[in-house]
Amino acid sequence: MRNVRGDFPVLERTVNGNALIYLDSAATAQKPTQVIEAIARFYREANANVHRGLYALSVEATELYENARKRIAALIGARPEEVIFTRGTTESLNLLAYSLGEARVREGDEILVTVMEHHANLIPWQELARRRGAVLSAVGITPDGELDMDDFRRKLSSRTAIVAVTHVSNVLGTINPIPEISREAHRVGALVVVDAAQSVPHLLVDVKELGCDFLAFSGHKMLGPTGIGILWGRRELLEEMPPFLTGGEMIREVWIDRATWNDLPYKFEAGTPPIAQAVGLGAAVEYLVGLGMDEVRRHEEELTGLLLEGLRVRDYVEVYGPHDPQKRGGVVAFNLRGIHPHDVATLLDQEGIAIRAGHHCAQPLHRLLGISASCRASVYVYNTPEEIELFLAALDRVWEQLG
Ligand code: 7TS
Repeated sequence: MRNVRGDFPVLERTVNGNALIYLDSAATAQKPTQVIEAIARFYREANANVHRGLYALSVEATELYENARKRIAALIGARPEEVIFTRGTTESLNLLAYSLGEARVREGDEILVTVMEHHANLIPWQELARRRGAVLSAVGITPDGELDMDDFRRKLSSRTAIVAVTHVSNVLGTINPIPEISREAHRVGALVVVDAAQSVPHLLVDVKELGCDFLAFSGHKMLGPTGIGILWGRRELLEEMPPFLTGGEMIREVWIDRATWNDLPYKFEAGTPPIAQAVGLGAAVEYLVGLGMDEVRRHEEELTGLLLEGLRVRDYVEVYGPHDPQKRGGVVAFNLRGIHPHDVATLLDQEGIAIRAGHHCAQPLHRLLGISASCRASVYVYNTPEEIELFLAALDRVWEQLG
């Protein structure tokens, strides 16, 4: 992959007198000039509301907004009308839990999640189960931190209505076998919801290859702005689902006591959408496609390999998740023996190194691992092997100081 660092202005700044080493892209990614400029250009040159004005500016804004949808659809191998703009992964999954829950989940049905879910792909299903009298259960993991597929098969049954699973764990980094999960779930008539917040930014994701029914992801983790995300769903399923939010834009005809719904995707886009954010996300997709998602993946696999190897040889470190970089995304969670992760992150920050420490919105997983928190380093297109070396050397200094 070409060296992209010059595209990311924030990487030029210093933190506490040191060059910034940003290793928290799983939380949110930094933005290239191409994205920042696309958003600024929209506001400078084309700002108007979409889908309503009969004047040139609104027509242009609408075109930019819809072109972003087409780019995103092309990235994941989908049709544009199946791509719904939301506020992010969290909203996409809540939309599903309400709307799909309403259409499909009955008392006594089962919803199957996994113990490695981010709270965003857990709590909406907990609440749905509570509202409908459904039963929620969770698939476990193997000692290596992979999904326990035997446990999945044991827990999947003809009563399972929905299987909701993350594509890539934001803690273990594990890449889950979605095509296999989809095949088996469909065999018993269950629908498959994939949390792709940590996969679409980093891997080539094609919804037809995954075989799933729904896919949720966020713009801000893939070099785009905050405040925008995607829900992709199979057309026939989206057609049968009731709207989530109601109001302007999502209707066809309205009377005082009732209304009918607009076509897809607008049925699910009530109110003024995040227009500039969509344009920014379109620019981010263009940027990633320009780099080549295969190249992005190769780059991250190399960096993840260096991280894993560097952590493995330090006997004061415990690493969670699969050892093989091919089985995981660019996320590595770890702990320094006997040291609180917050202390590690604070000392690293003094050297300009940003990592995350905490439960990473995955408390059940941390409980299962027997820990309350962990440190997490995550990489993206702008990180370099030198940064990994500097991070590992800084970790040795943390251990010398606190160990
Ligand atoms: N699902 C996964 C797997 C995630 O990693 C995240 C965010 C979400 C859902 C929620 O995405 P949002 O854009 O709606 O917030 N993960 C993290 C993280 O790991 N650290 O900060 C946010």
